[in-house]
Amino acid sequence: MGHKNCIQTTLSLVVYFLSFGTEGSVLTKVEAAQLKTALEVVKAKCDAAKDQANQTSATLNAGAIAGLHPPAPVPTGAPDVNIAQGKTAYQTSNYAGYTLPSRSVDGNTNGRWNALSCSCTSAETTPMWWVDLGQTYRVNRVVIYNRWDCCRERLNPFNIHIGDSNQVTLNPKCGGDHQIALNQPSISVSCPGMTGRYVGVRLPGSTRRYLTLCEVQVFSNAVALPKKWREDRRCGAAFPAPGANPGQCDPNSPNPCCSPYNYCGVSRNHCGCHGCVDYRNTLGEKLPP
Ligand SMILES: [Ca+2]
Repeated sequence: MGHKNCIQTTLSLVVYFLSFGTEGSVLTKVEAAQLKTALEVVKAKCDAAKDQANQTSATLNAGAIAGLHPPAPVPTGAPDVNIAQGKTAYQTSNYAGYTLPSRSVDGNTNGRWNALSCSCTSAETTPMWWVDLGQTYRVNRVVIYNRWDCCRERLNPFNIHIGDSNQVTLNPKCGGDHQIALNQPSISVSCPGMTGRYVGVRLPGSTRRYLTLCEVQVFSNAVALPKKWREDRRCGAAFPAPGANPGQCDPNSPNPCCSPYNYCGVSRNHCGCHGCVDYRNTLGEKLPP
């Protein structure tokens, strides 16, 4: 019995029993007892219906709240595989035709220059190499193989950026400045809790540097995460996406910013106002050029 039906039934019973009183002035003791019993039965049914309604509401609320949280953590024992190999890679400049960025995701960790397995930029300030994983993944760790036959120190220090923006320097860093041990061919950097489609390696500083990488491996459970934005271009806390609440805007789309009115767009009223959120820059602050 629904809660509304309870009220209607109760009123019907009262009207029914009061009809006995139209010829007399009061209910008989028997009629009063019958009325009391009938109302108690209805009350019990009403209480049961109310409890069920409250329970359903609590379940729905719990579900809604669960939906607002980030995806569940990766189960212990999930596979940990390199998802970077064979993906499309880029770098800010190219030293030579045989040092293309793809050399660092070719599956060959050989650090000798003549093995033609290393990418290398020209000498420049803040050179960067990055790989597009194609979708957003949880990144467990990044393993970098250094050049081995020469110039090992050129890699130090380096930064790792991970995130969904193709403006890779605007993605959060995994840790700070990293240093590879010069007597080790590779370094493994843990990035707990980090997610992203793009993984970049960048050399900081104001001097011109070569960025040489002989392999970059990105280890993940290889399960792509749900998107943090919606197809209907709505955003904000009232419009959660499968992978995020508040719902975000695709930082690489023509509409990367969330307006105070919960629409993704690119105008000043989406990207440059009080209450606007620009998802191209998830650091919350501008990096120096
Ligand atoms: Ca390689």
